[in-house]
Amino acid sequence: MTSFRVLVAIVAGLALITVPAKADNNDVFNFAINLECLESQFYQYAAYGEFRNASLLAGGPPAQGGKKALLSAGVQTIAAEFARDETAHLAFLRKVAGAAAVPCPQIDLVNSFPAVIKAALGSRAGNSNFSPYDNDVNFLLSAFLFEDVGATAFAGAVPVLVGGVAQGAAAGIGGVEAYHGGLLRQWLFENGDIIVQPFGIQVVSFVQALSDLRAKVGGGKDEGITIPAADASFYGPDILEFFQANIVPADSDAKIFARTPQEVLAIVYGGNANQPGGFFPAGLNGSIK
Ligand SMILES: *[C@@H]1O[C@H](CO)[C@@H](O)[C@H](O)[C@H]1NC(C)=O
Ligand SMILES: CC(=O)N[C@H]1CO[C@H](CO)[C@@H](O)[C@@H]1O
Repeated sequence: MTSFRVLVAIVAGLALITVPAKADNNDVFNFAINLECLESQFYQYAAYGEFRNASLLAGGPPAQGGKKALLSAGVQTIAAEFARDETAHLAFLRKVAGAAAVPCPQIDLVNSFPAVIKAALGSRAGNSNFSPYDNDVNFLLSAFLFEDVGATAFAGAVPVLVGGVAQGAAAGIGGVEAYHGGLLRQWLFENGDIIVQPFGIQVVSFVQALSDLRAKVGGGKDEGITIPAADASFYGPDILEFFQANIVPADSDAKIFARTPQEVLAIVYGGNANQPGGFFPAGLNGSIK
């Protein structure tokens, strides 16, 4: 009997760690709050140079290293709109989680990006630094890192949540993340032949490297912005003649990929779901982390 009980306890414990179906709605909302703390602050800093909704940190520390990005007028409107959407998501999730809502965790908006870029590019990164705040391309590549992850995270949350209202809310938020991701992917495809400096790598290849990294640590479930037909580095300015667009990342039923919390964590922690780092140097707040 004892060993049976121990076994049950072990299995139950494992289930808590690996099977998100055991999480209750507020656990899931809190997981999402952490992601929205990241996105809301990143876009507000990029658009305005400050985070204008300090109360939404709920006592958590302001993100480190965010600043106004040098953006063209067109991309500035994208940054402002994404900031508005992600801030509304954060406010909404705080409302539905109510008293159970966690404060924003410590977030790194400066060292995280170059670390991820180095992990994605490997030796191609050289000793170059990367800042999302330098120009349109760097900002949009950085936003690309987040939006597909958000979309897949909310798709993963829907079946875990209990009740149609909660599921509808998660689907609604995930839909907006997917709109953002689609916009970014289209822009990056159209500008696929721009060389990302100082790396000397075309946007289309840069995006592929980021997608490959997310796939490697995040359970597959990722695609770049082209249907690869050739070596992107080879074609120079005529690259778009050699590639077909793959704006929509989706499975073989053309359904959005759904990531588990562990797969999402591995991406935002910078490689390992069990080791805080990357954008969340002290880990997430809440019970899913
Ligand atoms: C965020 O702050 C701005 C500027 O103060 C304000 O207009 C907006 O209503 C706030 N949004 C939320 C969701 O609190
Ligand atoms: C309530 C709670 O869990 N707060 C923690 C959130 O995360 C930061 C670090 O990122 C901790 O300092 C807080 O204690």
